[in-house]
Amino acid sequence: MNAWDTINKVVVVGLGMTGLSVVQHLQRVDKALHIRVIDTRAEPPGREQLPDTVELHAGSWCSEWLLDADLIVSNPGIALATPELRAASQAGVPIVGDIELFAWHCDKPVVAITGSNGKSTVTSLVGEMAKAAGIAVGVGGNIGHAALDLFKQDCDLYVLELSSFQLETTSSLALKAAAYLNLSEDHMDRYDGLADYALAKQRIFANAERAVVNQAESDTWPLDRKVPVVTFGFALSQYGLLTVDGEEWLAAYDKPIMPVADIALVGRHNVANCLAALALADAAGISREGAIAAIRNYTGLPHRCQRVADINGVAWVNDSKATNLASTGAALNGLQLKGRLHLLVGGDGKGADFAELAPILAPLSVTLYCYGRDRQAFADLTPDTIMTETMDEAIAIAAAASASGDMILLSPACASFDQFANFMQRGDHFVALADQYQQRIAS
Ligand code: LK4
Repeated sequence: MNAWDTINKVVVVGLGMTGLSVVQHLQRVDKALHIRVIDTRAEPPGREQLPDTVELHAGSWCSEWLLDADLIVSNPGIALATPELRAASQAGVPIVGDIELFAWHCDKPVVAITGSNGKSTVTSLVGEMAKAAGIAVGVGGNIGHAALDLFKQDCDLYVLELSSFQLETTSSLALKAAAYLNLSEDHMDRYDGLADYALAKQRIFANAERAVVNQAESDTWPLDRKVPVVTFGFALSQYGLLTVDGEEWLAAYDKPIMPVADIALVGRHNVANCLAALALADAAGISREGAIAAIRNYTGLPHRCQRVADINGVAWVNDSKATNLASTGAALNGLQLKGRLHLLVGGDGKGADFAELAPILAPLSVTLYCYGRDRQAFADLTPDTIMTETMDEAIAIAAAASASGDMILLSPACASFDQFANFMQRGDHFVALADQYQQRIAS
């Protein structure tokens, strides 16, 4: 049966880019659907693009609308545990997310990627592999385009990045391959501990033909034993490493593919990301030539350890995408620096304990600048710590204190929502501050 046969009234919870993509998709598939939008924010982003025919309730919940709906399409920014959603669910109203709507509509192969870190890199890299192989590919989900917006163009393959929140409201997504890259603590403000968060991510395997998992992290292996598994990793893996004439190579099933030295991305974690991407590319039928070309050319995402300025010998690096502790750890791991590190952290800490940062900082010559709402969570991690309210104040102090050979690194280990719209706006602000500083010292 078509899922739509019994649905007339749909309530979309949360506007913004995702909510708008849902409304537009619903109008494309069925002009007769009665669509309403609820957003608890007084000024929901995207409301100026909402068609006049769609009713909007903004600034609070509207249980009357929720209980009157045949279907609720909820936003990843809203917890299913919210009392109003719970009540609707208990009253029998089905609640899904935009990815479930994508699943209902999609008739082309899909691969998807989840994990605590690296998922945007792997998603983009698989997209580049497909493009290099001449495949019309749509890349989106928790990165760039909302999944439903990908239907606006004809594609022969979809590559989706999926957050744990998106997976919570997804149950029928059929996948050629599902990758679960790694697990580390994040979103402890929304989950009852790490196990609960890990379980949400396991949902990616529900209808997958193949699981691509991290050999070194058993948390990423499917709990459902029926899913065929391929592993990636530095040892004992189907997608792993080989030594050829004293040189390290990426390999699949003990056959060398290309030298590790030819990977354009930097950092050891990115070697693992390339192996995961190769496993997904094979599952999606992407040619090896295309996959290799992409690994040779792909230099990474904006806001991900991106060198954005060099001012009098001081490197300014934007790693705004580091929204959790492990991500900041990856940025600091193997950092080679002549001078001092000026590290900016802080924001919305999501209930994390940052004590693990102390041993990572200990061997470094570092000043820690803590800003934003949860800055106190970074107190006492390293002797040289400076507290400010905003990133602007931290940058002003760091810029004045820095000397040639130093690095000013924004790698906040936190979400940005206390002071910015998202991590991209936070990164853009960092770049703007670097530009301002450069202009000021030049004049
Ligand atoms: N109704 C309604 C309604 C009210 C408020 C809808 C949406 C919001 C706020 O929007 C969001 C809040 C939290 C959207 C989110 C969100 C968290 C979208 C995605 C996430 S996330 O956890 O997947 N990503 C963030 C993180 O990893 O912490 C990204 C953080 C950042 O950009 O700084």
